[in-house]
Amino acid sequence: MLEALKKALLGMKRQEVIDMVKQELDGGTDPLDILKACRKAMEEVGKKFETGEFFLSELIYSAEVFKAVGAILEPALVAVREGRDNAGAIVFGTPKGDIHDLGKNIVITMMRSQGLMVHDLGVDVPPEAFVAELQKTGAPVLALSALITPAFAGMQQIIAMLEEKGLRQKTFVIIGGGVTTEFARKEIGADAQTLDPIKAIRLCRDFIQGQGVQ
Ligand code: B12
Repeated sequence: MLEALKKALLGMKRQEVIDMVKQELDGGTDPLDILKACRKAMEEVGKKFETGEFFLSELIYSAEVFKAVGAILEPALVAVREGRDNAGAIVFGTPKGDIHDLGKNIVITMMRSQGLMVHDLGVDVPPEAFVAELQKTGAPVLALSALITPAFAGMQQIIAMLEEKGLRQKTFVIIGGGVTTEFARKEIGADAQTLDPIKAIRLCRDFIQGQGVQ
């Protein structure tokens, strides 16, 4: 059934996708598995865009369909529990040059539902804004989302600025988003990389608890 859902999303069949997501949820499918299947389909959309089979219009429309999926999944994702609640602040955003935010918004929704306080700076965020927000809030975690490779340069700049301001040691920098990899993490100099929201929550919480930050 999740295969059919992927196919419908790839086929831009909005209503079919919405109906299938609801059916899957009603049938007891793990919302994270539904999210995974939809993410895979979006990856396929991206591949077809790359090869010229799809145009920008399909990229935009698929994003609209995915937004509808996100809205249906949100309450179920919020209900996913991982460990106990724990407060802690995270500055989150998509670096300058990148305007993708569907994945970021899902991760933020899940983090907030787990008791983490997220300061969402949005998309296309200049490096200085991340640093200023970390200074203002004293947040121990910086989370960065990237879907296009040029965003890596922005991430490197942010980390360099953290070093300059003496904030690097006390800030846990986690990156995620479709184009990020372990290799990219090392190049950028971040502390962690994952595409998995649950793993991200666990990593952030471990760091926050280790710091004794509440
Ligand atoms: C939808 C989409 C768009 C939409 C975005 C709408 C929006 N509001 O976000 C629109 C149409 C605007 C768009 C525009 C463009 N796009 Co686009 N887009 C996509 C597409 C198809 C899907 C992305 C998506 O939302 N996936 C679903 C979400 C849920 O997945 P996700 O973001 O990876 O998030 C998950 C995890 O990564 C994780 N996560 C996300 N963030 C974070 C952060 C942290 C800290 C953690 C821990 C985890 C985490 O959580 C989610 C859990 O499921 C991708 C294809 C792909 N392979 O991803 C191309 C893709 C990213 N786009 C691409 C391109 C080229 C563009 C454009 C340049 C096209 C153009 N010619 O204008 C512009 C760029 C504009 C810009 N400056 O940013 C390329 C990037 C290539 C590259 N390597 O640089 C891709 C890969 C397509 C391709 N194969 O060519 N795009």
